[in-house]
Amino acid sequence: MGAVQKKVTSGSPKILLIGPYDPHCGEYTFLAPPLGVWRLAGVLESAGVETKVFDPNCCREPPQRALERELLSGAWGIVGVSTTGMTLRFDLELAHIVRRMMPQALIVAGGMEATFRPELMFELGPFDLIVLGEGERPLLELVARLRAGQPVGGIAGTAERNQDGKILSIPQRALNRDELREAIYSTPYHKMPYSAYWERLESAYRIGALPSKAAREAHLAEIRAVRLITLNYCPMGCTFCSATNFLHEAQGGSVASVARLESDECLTMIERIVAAHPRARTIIFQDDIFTFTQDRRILPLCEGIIAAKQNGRIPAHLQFISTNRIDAMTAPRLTAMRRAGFRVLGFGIENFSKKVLGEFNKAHIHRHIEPMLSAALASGVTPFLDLILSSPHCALEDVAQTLSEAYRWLREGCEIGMYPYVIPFSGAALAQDPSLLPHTHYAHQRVAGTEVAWQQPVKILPIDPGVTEVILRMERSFEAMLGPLEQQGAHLPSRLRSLLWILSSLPIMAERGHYIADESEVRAELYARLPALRSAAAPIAAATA
Ligand code: B12
Ligand code: SF4
Repeated sequence: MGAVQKKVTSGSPKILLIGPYDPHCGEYTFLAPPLGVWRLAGVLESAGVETKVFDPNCCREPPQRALERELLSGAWGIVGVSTTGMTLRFDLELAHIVRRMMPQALIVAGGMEATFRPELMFELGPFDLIVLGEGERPLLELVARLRAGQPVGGIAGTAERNQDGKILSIPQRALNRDELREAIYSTPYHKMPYSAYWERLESAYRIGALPSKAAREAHLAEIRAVRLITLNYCPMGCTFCSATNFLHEAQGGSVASVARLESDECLTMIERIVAAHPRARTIIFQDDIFTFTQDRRILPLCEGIIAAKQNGRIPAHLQFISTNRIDAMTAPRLTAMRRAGFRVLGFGIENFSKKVLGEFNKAHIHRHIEPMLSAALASGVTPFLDLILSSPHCALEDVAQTLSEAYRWLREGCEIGMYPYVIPFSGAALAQDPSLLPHTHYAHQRVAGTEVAWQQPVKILPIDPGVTEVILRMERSFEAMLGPLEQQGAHLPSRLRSLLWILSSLPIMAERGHYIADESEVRAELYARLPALRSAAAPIAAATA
């Protein structure tokens, strides 16, 4: 008998689901309700299972105390803990609290990190069972077994540890289109506390301090956003990313099929979201990629949105944000999206060097970058670019090219999120490449309130030691500048952070013979975007002098 079976008592269990816990809520932020556990809660509730979501990022008191209170308030049979790589040490802290308070509960881990690292979860956490991939089916099966008084071992989509310590993983297939649609439709948007998040964001961004009504309106549209996912996974297989491998991993290695909502189903969800949150100004389609090259959904969806706005089914002012493949953009698609209200289009550009893009398995986007960014800007859409400044095999010239191009596009009107190096996320190809192990840096992580500690991979640095030195110096300089700003209590959006990255790079790149931009001009750009924080200019100047 597996260890998991000892805990179980039969009956209809109440389930508590805990979202990923990010106490910093800074850039690496979950400043939105955790979609994964909310979707699970909706599916479980639809099946008649009493389920509650505990969101550690949205508590009035310290989340540890709030969790203890929640645990005492109900006879929870199953407690589920969501995990991501970035939040793991905090997720584990909460899991250990659950175990201390409820020795008999069945504690289940799920989410990205649990799927890719079940053995690590058993090593570091007090878990009875790990769910691999999408949690809907395994949780429903777990409940069905408990209700029927049957043993809970051997459920498809779980990993369990036998008494001899061996881990047994049982694959499950990904949700098909109908199952995915039902799961998305079950998401209880009316219960998700978006307003509480908006209020926190409004004060973090200090909306009242913005100088013009237009600026306040723009920020409100950005903040009063609700997230919707219409896709099950991304097939693109970029080497730094784990998204493509997530469902493959849960299937035991086989390729999952892409499933997503049709255009009319997207509209149904938009209507439901607006009904649940009438103050929402923007819907963020959080799909990894929203438009594919062979996309047949985007044009009918845009037409549907325009018609729904005209006949009053959805508000005329509703805006949209989505993340797209830049090589899937065409002039007619851009025009249609703009007319429908897409205000910001995210593009995973990652790097402006073709060589680095090749290393990231996305060289094919290179030739589309310049024309599509220009076309998007000309059509009145703001492109949001995600960039990774370095790659394992990059040269200093590649870093310089990406910095200068980033600065150029920022000034043209693009928004940019910038990261200095590849983060070795579990499940990403680069994180599994043994030749990169010598260039991988680890952080010593501790789980608060326990003796649990481990070395977590946090950076894959360039193989060229000169480039690594530059990147690490830039990182130190960036952090020195960011500190004073954050101490003033304001949340710094990506556009400001990317300007800080550029500013921090200037003297370091200049020492190596690379001119990126004029320093006083970059400072002027930065201060122009910091109206509410002018007093922070002095500390920045001091930190970068
Ligand atoms: C939306 C999103 C965000 C939003 C989060 C909003 C929110 N609160 O929901 C924002 C923009 C804030 C965000 C921020 C970041 N994100 Co993000 N994000 C995503 C994205 C695109 C979708 C997540 C999502 O909602 N999926 C849909 C839901 C339904 O799926 P799900 O959460 O995986 O949940 C399902 C299963 O995992 C499982 N499950 C989940 N939890 C549990 C718990 C239990 C008990 C069980 C049984 C099952 C289970 O069941 C769920 C339903 O099927 C994913 C990519 C992706 N494809 O998932 C990246 C992703 C999660 N993000 C990632 C990263 C790197 C980040 C950032 C670090 C980016 C950055 N540099 O700032 C930050 C980090 C935040 C943090 N503190 O950790 C990585 C994580 C990699 C990793 N292995 O940890 C991902 C996977 C993208 C990638 N591959 O690079 N992100
Ligand atoms: S980076 Fe984006 S496009 Fe590439 S695999 Fe990940 S989710 Fe897909």
